[in-house]
Amino acid sequence: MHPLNALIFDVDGTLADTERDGHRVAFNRAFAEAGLDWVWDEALYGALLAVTGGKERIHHYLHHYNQAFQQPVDLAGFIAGLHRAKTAHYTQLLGEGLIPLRPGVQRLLEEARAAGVRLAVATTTTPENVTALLESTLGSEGCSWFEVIAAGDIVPAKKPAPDIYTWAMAQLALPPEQCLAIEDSDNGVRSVLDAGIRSLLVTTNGYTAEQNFSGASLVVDQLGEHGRPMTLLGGELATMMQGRAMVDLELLRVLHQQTVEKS
Ligand code: XBP
Ligand code: MG
Repeated sequence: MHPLNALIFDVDGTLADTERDGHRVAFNRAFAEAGLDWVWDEALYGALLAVTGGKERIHHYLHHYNQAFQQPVDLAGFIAGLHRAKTAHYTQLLGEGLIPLRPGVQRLLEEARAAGVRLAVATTTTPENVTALLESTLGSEGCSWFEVIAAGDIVPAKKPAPDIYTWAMAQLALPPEQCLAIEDSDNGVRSVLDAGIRSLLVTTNGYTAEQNFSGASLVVDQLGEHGRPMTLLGGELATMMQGRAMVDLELLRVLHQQTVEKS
């Protein structure tokens, strides 16, 4: 019997819908500011999301979508500069309070805190972005809700590599059997599973709904809120969860017990 001791949350697409109206807009502002005529529209950005990490995404864009661009000698330095500008635009956007947490996220965080279940973040995005999101949505103490914030370049290999989850669990000093992860993308699912975590909830969004989530314990459209029930979309335990309207701690404990027992 393995207790559920920690919830590890992905950030972009999971805690908040940050990609289309946040990161994408910030990239475009940074490009315009640098005098570049690059525009990442919603469809192109959806394709670019296949690559995690903003610097890696710009690199991928140049190699696959904009080969005509005359690359500077110090390409890595050029991309790093663009990305710093993008982070400044992104954190400013969040500071304006335009991007809320997804439905049910604050409810579940509060429930976990009250029950003494430890909280952590495992994300590809830059640490400043996590701070800006948590402070703009949960208040100035938002970061302190999370015991571990594993973010960005703290590990060299980003999702779908397992490294960021492995790092977060090492900081928590917990084995994978005592953790449950919440993700929104196929890259995230691969990262979680390869880190040895079997308890895995996926909340989909517009960019990820059609992706492959095999191996997930449960797939839902969102966590559910009073007056806004979730829709069950799949996962190994979907049948068992029928009739439920929200992901709460009790559901996660059932999910964890069933998943860990089976593996
Ligand atoms: C999502 C990502 C990130 C953001 C951009 O990560 O792929 O790259 O789009 O963030 P996750 P940066 O879902 O794991 O949170 O530009 O700061 O890299
Ligand atoms: Mg994500």
